[in-house]
Amino acid sequence: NKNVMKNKRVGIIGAGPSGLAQIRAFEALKNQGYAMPEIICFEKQENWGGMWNYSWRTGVGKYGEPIHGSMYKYLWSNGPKECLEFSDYSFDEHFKKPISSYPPRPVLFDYIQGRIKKSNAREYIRFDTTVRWVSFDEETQKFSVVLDDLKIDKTYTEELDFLVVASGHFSTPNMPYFKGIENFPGTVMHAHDFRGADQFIDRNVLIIGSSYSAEDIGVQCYKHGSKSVTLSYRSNPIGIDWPQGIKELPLVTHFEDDTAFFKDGTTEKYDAVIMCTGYRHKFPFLPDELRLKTKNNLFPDHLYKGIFFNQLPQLIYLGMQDQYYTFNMFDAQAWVARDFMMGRLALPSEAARRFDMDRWLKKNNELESSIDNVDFQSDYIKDLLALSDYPHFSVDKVAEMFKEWLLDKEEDILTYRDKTYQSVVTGTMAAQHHTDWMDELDDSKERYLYAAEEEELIPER
Ligand code: FAD
Ligand code: NA7
Repeated sequence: NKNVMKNKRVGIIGAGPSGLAQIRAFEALKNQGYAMPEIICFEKQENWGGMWNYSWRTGVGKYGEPIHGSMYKYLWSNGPKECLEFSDYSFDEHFKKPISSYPPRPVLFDYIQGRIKKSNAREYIRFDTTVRWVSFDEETQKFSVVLDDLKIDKTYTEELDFLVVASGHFSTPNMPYFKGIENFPGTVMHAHDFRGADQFIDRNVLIIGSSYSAEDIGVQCYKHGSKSVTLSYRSNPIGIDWPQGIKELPLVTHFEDDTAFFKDGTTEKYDAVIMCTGYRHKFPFLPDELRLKTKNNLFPDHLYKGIFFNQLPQLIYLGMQDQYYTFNMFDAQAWVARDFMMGRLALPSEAARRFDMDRWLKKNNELESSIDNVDFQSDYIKDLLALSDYPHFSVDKVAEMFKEWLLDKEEDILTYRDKTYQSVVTGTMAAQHHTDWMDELDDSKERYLYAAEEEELIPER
């Protein structure tokens, strides 16, 4: 029945890569004769792009809302772009020439926007609009969503048949306490508030954590001229051969003024402490019974196929997993979610869904290495791709690239971004960037695309 969504309303919370993927998924079906639902996307920032929409602000925004952005100046993709390429909108189509495998943030932001600008998707989005509260009426089977129009300071409500939560989960800091830190005389911040390494030039920096943020902020401080960088780990060190000037120590036990004491008995003085201790899934707009409660992991419980809230599948979550795959995973999810909403995909019973989730959770619990993690998420993507008509791509080849990337980083954390990979969407080999990453201190799109000007344009296919 192609009319099943006529007069229905879909709400999307967030216009980051996940929310935009949901809009794109609906757009992709438009010319196949289906009656479209009314789509309304609520975005608290003044522009789309989510994390990729850089904000210089920290703390609260101009309307007093918590700042969403955790990205910083001079942030370059931390994985090969070939691992996240949209399979319905290639890098070639957007840039018209090969670019390198690790573009800086503004270049990826440009790419995300390119696809969505092809339609009038912007019309679906209400910017400067924060979702305050959601409730679900069992009788009418509708969601009631309370919104704040920040610009005119007005609160109002919308009724919706489906609700897609695409509000991200790398925004609310997980901030631990260490005894004595209240007397630390220098800067103490969370990675969420880090906006670039400039203020840490010539400083001795202590970073707590041993995952992506710790690694990248540590390396960035080193690159931009910090005097020394120490990473302090709780469970496992990153454990690579660090260049001189970066080292790893076990966890801090406490501070006395500017001195940190570590578990192995080392003591050292620092000018700044940056907590790269991860984020919390935080949904202040959702009541207990609708709220996803999870740590950052590859398969959050209660989400069938990683998206449908099991007790109430009209409530859909996108992008809530820990992420190797990003943009292409959000797409694969959004296409499946769309097909469910459009009546093109029927879900099995709640018990069968529970069974399926338990199978994934069991596999997730057995994962030991980063390579296992890559394989797990690759299997998950394949499972999703089988459920919709999102253009297929070779997940196995992407998995291989992720594994090479892990080795590249282990081999040399300062040069892995100079490597190039081949697109699984177009077969194009990435170009070598005109400047080695360690020497490239400018992350602007203009600087990045310059010089590529002289290269031949990609021929029309
Ligand atoms: P987000 O991008 O977080 O977007 C969520 C949107 O929801 C935001 O626009 C926010 O304003 C909006 N929102 C939230 N709450 C509300 C509300 N109550 N009402 C209205 N709107 C709301 N991925 C990569 O692929 N490569 C990288 O190199 C990379 N680097 C990263 C570096 C950092 C520091 C961080 C934090 C993440 C990085 N990521 C990277 C992962 C990144 O999270 C994803 O690429 C992607 O942005 C996730 O998309 P999303 O739409 O799910 O969430
Ligand atoms: P992650 O990947 O969730 O990692 C969090 C890190 O913080 C991890 O190393 C944790 O160690 C560590 N952690 C958490 N709590 C503590 C405490 N209390 N003490 C010490 N260490 C702690 O978050 P990231 O910010 O690195 O990455 C998130 C995204 O941002 C990612 O997608 C990137 O692309 C950018 P553990 O191993 O659990 O002991």
